Amino acid sequence: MNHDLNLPLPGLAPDAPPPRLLLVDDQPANIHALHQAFLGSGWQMLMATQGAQAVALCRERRPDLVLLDLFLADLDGYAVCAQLKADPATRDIPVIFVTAYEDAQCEMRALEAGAVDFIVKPFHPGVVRARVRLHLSLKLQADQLRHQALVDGLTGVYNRRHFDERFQQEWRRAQREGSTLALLLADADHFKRFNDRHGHQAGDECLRRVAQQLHAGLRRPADLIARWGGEEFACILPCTTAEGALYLARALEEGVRALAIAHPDAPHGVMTISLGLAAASPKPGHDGVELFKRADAQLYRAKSLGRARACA
Ligand code: GH3
Ligand code: MG
Ligand code: MG
Ligand code: MG
Repeated sequence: MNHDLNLPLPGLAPDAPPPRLLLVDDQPANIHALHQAFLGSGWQMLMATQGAQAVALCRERRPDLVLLDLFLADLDGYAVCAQLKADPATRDIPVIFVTAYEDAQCEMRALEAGAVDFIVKPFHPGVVRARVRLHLSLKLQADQLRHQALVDGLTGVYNRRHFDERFQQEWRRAQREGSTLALLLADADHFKRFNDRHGHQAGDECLRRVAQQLHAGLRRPADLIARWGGEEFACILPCTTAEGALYLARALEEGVRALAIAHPDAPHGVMTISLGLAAASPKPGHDGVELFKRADAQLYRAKSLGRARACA
């Protein structure tokens, strides 16, 4: 029995789906042998007999790790590995070579191409499993760290750092494509009073709910929300006019109000947000500072007009 497969895998969250491996070899018998080594693991196995097919599967299905033969009918393993490492979408997938060539030159080339390990056939299934578990666990832990670097710990939406990065990307894209980009700033109303009355912990819980409501209220996959600061959130809406953004902003305001989080010290008796927005078709040589100033001025206007509203 493969008792080692029942050991917990460091880095694998309890509610995470089982790891997914891609087995690549031009000989079906070799794929079968690798598959046998993981029998009973509950892990998901993808298979490919050609290099191009392996690259395509990596892009579409994002396996957690690839076991890659060196000599394939079309691309060789080095080329497959190099292609995976050259693409930001697949470069973080660890690649382990599995080959009959016990040769230092081959091994060096494989590592230079970006492989994390090199296993010689015929292999011992227990050794393959141990090496796969090691690299898988390192990869999962790296994934977690990458995720934590992007996300705000309290609310689960993106953090300011990631927002700034994405804003620059979207701004440049809008410049290239001549499209319109909208920016939306949202701020919880009388949040200090909420904390004062209900306590900081209830304040935190309220922020979490508001953030999740805003996140759920976005309409398009390209829309992005982040926690901008304390009780403030910012959204990037690519390819969106001021009119479209105002429509969305009003829906977001209604969504938060409908949560009906009791807030006796606010005008409506429930937690509300104020929003300010602006849109621009960025010209070459211009940065986004002006857009932020305009959105912020509109937020200020929403506050002074009585809060719980969106202004453009
Ligand atoms: P306004 O309607 O004008 O925006 O009033 P406000 O009270 O929301 O604005 P103000 O800027 O005076 O206060 C913001 C408050 O948000 C104060 C701060 O303690 C609270 N806050 C900021 N971050 C957090 C957080 O992470 N958790 C909790 N519980 N409170 C926070
Ligand atoms: Mg082969
Ligand atoms: Mg504020
Ligand atoms: Mg506020």
